[in-house]
Amino acid sequence: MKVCVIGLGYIGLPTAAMLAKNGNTVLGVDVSPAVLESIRKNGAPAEEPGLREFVMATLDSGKLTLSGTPEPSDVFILCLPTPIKKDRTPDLDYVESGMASILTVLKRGDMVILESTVPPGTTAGLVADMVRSKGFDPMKDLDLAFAPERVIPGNIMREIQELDRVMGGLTPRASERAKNLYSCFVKGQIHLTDATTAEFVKLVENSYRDINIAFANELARISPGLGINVWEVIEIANRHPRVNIHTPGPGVGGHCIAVDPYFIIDSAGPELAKLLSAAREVNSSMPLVAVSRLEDEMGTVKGKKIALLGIAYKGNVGDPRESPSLEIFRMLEKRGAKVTAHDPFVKISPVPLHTLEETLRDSDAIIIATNHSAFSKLTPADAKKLVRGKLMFDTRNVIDPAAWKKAGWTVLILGDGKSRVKPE
Ligand code: SAJ
Repeated sequence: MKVCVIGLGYIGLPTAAMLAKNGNTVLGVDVSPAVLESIRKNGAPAEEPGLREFVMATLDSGKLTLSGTPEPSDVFILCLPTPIKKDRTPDLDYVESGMASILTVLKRGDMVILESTVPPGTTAGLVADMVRSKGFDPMKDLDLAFAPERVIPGNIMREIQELDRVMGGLTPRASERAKNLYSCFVKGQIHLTDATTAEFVKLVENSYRDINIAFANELARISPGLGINVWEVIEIANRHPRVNIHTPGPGVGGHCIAVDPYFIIDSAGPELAKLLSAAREVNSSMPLVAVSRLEDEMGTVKGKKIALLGIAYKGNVGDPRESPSLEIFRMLEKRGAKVTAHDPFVKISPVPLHTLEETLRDSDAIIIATNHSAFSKLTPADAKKLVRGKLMFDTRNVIDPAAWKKAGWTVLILGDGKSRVKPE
């Protein structure tokens, strides 16, 4: 097959490379010359284990080539971002312009697959309407399907091959054709359904996680008042075979879980999507919960130097998008604190980053906001010579509180009513 993948972000690029490695001739298209340049030079614009080497090898084989514009192909796959607007309604502009770019080269018999997360009805609505505007019958002249990605940043190269997939065509023929294409590298099962169901399934998966995390965060807000430790509560409750409560933290970041529930809320309306709206509210409140806890402890953060560890939205990735750490950073600054931040993974950051040493030096308090494994290895001895105040606030429960307490630190753990261990 000749395949054209539109959008070479964290899904489009590995998908293009997988298809190229497994028997197809692939043209990877991105409108950003900077993205194309960095793929040509380094194999990928962002860190993802195993991706660079894999992309470089497929580029060297000649099976994957890159361009700024689409060319006539048998299949077009759209992997474009679908953010939310300021009013929290879906922004489909990238999908629309990606579709517009392929309409110029689309011909009868081609297949168009949308991978981007979209509101239910987008493939049957917007996508079908756009091909209709070019004189094609979306049910007869072309095969249109929705095939959402499901991979987790940090483990993309394994999950892209191993996870089950859901795919929904506008016709059974389109579904089957999409399945045949992806079967060349997907080892998991491919479940076929209609396009709108597949679109909804994708949103439901991320919304399930958002609601579950909100439950954990709500428990984290309740537990300290009861003098108990939420982490202990969840650990023991999860021993029940039918309980699986997720992990509390300073909030939900990234461009998926913190965004996708709004697509359902927008489609269904707040009256029907009550639980989803409440979960968003709880998770969005967590940066403030964390900042308030620190303020309570310190009296005021005004004029204090706060060392913020972790800018990425989650552990061991370098992506700061929608990260709760950024909100914590801004809230602390707004309250007059001098915040210095460190993140060993983030290369491009919206806030200034410093070395660990610079960040800790003369700080009055440390706040751990991201669960990078490196932070769990941090010891009181590493920090001792640098800091001014011995206050450690761990919002991710990654440190060993006993070790820090023993070294004379006041330790706070988010959601832990037992953790305010005073120095011995
Ligand atoms: N988080 C918690 N507690 C948890 C789990 C996560 O606070 O128990 C926080 C993280 O720290 C992070 C945010 O939630 O800030 C989201 O992280 P994540 O690891 O849950 O998810 P993402 O956004 O990296 O990837 C998700 C995945 N979806 C599901 O697991 C259902 C991934 O499989 C999707 O492909 C991806 O969204 C996507 O692109 O939609």
